[in-house]
Amino acid sequence: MWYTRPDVIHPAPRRFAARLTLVSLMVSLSACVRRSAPIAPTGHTPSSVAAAPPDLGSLRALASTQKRHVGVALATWHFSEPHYQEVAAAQFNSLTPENEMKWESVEPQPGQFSFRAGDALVSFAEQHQMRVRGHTLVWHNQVASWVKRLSGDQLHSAMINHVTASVEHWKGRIAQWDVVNEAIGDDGALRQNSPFTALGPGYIADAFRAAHAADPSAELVYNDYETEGDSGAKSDGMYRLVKELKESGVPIHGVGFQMHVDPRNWPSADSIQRNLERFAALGLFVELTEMDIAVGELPGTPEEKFTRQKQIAHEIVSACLRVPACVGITFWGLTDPQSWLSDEHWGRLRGRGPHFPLLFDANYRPKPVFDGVAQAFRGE
Ligand code: 9MR
Repeated sequence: MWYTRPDVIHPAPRRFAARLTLVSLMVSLSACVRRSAPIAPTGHTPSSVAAAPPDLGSLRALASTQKRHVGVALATWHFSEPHYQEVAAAQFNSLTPENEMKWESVEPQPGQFSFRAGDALVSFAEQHQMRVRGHTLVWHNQVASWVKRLSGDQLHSAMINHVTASVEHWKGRIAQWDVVNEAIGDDGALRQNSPFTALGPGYIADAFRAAHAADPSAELVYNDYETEGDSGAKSDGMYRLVKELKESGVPIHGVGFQMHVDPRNWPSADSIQRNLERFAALGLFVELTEMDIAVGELPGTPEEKFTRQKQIAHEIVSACLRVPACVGITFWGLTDPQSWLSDEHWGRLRGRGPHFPLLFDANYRPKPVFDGVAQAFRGE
């Protein structure tokens, strides 16, 4: 296991101090859960998000005062870990299943659906008044292997069946779906390594129409990565795609910007803000859907890396909050060791690790980056 040494960058406090911090965190977190008002589950404009009473102790309360969602990607295999559920429910008012609603999980064999793991996350969200972002219906990764053997009409109808069955199953319980994920390549055209690209660009419109027919009240999103800046082939390609969809009356309501930040090469907060604004001007809402900030390649001491991580988060969350149509920010995991970037295979994408990319450390203690996000929500 690659993630073995949290103490390298974040020295472990004495056990008693750690327990005390955790206990006080739990107390304030459970108070927040009790006090937080539910956020309205659906609606296509930020104004549909109801305000919660201000409570400076949790991100979800802070986000509610700004009429935004603050979310976390959760995985059922962590549910038995102490503190996982309490911290997630106390801090976040939105939940994205990290893997449980992907094609290989939901429809591993043609027409044989398996909704159990996704159901568990939806029930957890409902218990804690969290909105659910369904992730994801049509994606070239984590697609069941039988799908890769299809082409033409068979592939198209398998896609429509999959979208329809998934959205119908969770109708009224999933506020927002990532209908199509990562369809665009680095050159701005449809990506070459997706089996769906051979169907032609119409497959994207068809997937959105099928999702809308299955649940007309769900918000439907196109979601992609490294499209955060306001220029570049991929961002421009995504802009052309969603503009065309919107102008031709396809039921698309929002655009998701994943925001897996690689600090070695990342657009400025100004560029991100301008980009969110140009997509919003198309009449769509925008969200940051999978945020994390890898610090492995940042220069300096562990403290300096964490300070820079906090600044980056503060700048990006503030940029989102300056755009009225930017309705939410989701972090892609709860604690550092649970991040996809703590897996050696994926972590290499961001250079030398460990990357410590999330808001909480291995002991569920909030890191400086947590304060950066909270300060942004407080308008500081
Ligand atoms: O976090 C997910 C990880 O557990 C999976 O192994 C990985 C496999 O593709 O997918 C990760 O989540 C991805 C998300 O679904 C789409 N955007 C990129 C995310 C990170 O790879």
